[in-house]
Amino acid sequence: MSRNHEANSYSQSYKLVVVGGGGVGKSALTIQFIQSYFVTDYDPTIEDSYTKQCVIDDVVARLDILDTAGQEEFSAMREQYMRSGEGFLLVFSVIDRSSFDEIYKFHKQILRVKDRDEFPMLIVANKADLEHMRMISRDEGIELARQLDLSYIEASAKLRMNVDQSFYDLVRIVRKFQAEERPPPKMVKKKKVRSCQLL
Ligand SMILES: Nc1nc2c(ncn2[C@@H]2O[C@H](COP(=O)(O)OP(=O)(O)OP(=O)(O)O)[C@@H](O)[C@H]2O)c(=O)[nH]1
Ligand SMILES: [Mg+2]
Repeated sequence: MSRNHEANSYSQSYKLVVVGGGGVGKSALTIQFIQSYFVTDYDPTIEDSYTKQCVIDDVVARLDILDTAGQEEFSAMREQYMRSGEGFLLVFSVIDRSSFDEIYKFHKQILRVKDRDEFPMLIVANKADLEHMRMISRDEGIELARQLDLSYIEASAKLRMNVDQSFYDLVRIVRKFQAEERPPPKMVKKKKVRSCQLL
């Protein structure tokens, strides 16, 4: 068996979902992460899925990534992908205030669908390269993350800034959450086996 095959069969998979308003750069971030190029055209997504195997903190992980539709007309599909997702990137664009406001809505809907008070999510402030057009300051983004008790990262799909970092950090958040949910079984101390003594 090749090393690769071995890694495959033992790697844990993670269902990650990229959500956020229309045109914030969900597809651009995902394609930059998977295929290492920047998509300049805007072609609204209905739903696309990708798989990538990577090593995160020395452990192999298979990422099953769902790139979702931001446009309102496709919002009926949201509940379904929210049910199956294990971790969510909540993406907004720093040049689009309404996309920032939508983060609350996505966060709330995910918690409702999951019926939980907390769930693995990471806020990604995309298009950070467009500094001159910025509507949301870094401080405002950090404040939102603080209110929702989530981590926050600024990224640019165009510059490939913090793209890998966003996905890797989300996997770390999912791992931490799952470890707390399902703590590994306690090691039971093996009793010393007494050797038989023939009388
Ligand atoms: N300058 C800049 N433009 C970006 C960035 N990310 C995406 N864009 C552009 O923004 C537009 C929309 O990007 P998409 O990735 O298609 O947006 P989306 O969130 O997938 O949109 P929907 O699929 O409709 O939900 C495209 O023209 C991208 O080239 C970025 O980091 N910087
Ligand atoms: Mg898209």
